[in-house]
Amino acid sequence: MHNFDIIDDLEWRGAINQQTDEAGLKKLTSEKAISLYCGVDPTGDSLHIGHLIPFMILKRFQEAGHHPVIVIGGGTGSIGDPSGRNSERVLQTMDQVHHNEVALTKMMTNLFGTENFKIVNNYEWLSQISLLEFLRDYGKLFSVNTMLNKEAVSSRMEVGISFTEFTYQILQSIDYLKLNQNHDVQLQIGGADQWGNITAGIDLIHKIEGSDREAYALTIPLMLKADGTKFGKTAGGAVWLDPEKTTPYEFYQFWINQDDRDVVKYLKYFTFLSREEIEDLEKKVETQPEKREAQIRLAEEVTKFVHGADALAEAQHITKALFTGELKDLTASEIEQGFKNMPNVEVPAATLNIVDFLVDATKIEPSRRQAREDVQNGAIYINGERQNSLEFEVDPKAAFDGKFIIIRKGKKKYTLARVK
Ligand code: 485
Repeated sequence: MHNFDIIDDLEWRGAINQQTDEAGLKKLTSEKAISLYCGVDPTGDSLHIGHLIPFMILKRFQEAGHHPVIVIGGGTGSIGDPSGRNSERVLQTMDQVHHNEVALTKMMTNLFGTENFKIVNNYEWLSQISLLEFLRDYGKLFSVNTMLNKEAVSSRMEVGISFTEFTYQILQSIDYLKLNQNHDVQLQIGGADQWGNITAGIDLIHKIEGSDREAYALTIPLMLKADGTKFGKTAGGAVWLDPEKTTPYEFYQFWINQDDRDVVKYLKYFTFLSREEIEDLEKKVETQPEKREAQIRLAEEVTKFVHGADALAEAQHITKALFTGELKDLTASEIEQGFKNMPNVEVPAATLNIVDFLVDATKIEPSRRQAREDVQNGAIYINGERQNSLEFEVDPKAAFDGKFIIIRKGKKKYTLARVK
């Protein structure tokens, strides 16, 4: 690519926290296509949007012609990284580790494809090292004094840290060494909490391969929100990339709801929009914030990247239907998604008078008097249509897909009734 400097681009995006040698890395990446890696431990069975931050950077390297590698930590995940945590972890069973590895590998393949991208599991080599080999070939090259000074360890001096977790930095260092030796990996990236582990790896490479061996570190800042709350969390918990855990509609809504003060930063981190497009959206945030163009664009781009164009179209369709109240052509899957976090009730498969339906079957109305008043005032919609006659019969056969009746009270208080 002409005139495109990946490091300058990352700097403009605000995506660089620390680097070991900025000039050296800039020179290297401008001269040739390099291999770089980021590791993830299988501590859960889904990725969340926190993982997306380093992954987007790997992807930018991939698009610029470099060769990204992800290490899935089947070995390290069975130990547990103390970085960024203030207490000892509970060991996972090997079965759990394996189950999570499979789930994460599938998700990462979805994001990166198989072209010019590799996933390797560090269980492959870490499980083959014998205790004596570990102590003689690697342990001897690590100074306990230096290890104690790493933030992940020093911050645990009060509460304590097991020998197991203390050893973690050696394992991640062995990974970087192996990848550097066998796959020509010259850069490791990770979140700010990974600085200590990554630089430990560089020290090991220099001790074994000589101090002029090229190996770099680049970390990404901790994502902070303008309102001081934790990034990536909603009332419902983490925002997952697994559509079974966080539906594409919820995912889309998460991005739509971002604060004006954060949205430009997120466009820079989470989209492949050009500098011009982002600067243009930035102006729109200043001049026409009520239009929320930047948030809409952000939600479109990230949802499409993670879940694909069809899932994005569904999310947009649901959003529009719930906003306008025109529900007629929602599909069953769209209804499941759109109403996941709204009141859901079960109703019998019998035709019921609207008042009985609202009071007895769904408990939407507290009393018959209130139900009659709301119906007559035109505040009640069944399947998107206003029903203001007290004679109206709710017929489950008219339900969506024979399964769902959507009730709306007032402007946007929705309830989903599932026909038994
Ligand atoms: O060779 C390696 C083996 C494992 C790891 C890295 C290199 C994983 C790493 N130690 C770790 O714990 N990473 C976290 C994880 O797996 O959830 C997070 C980091 C975060 C970011 C993200 O992984 O806390 O900063 O790097 C990708």
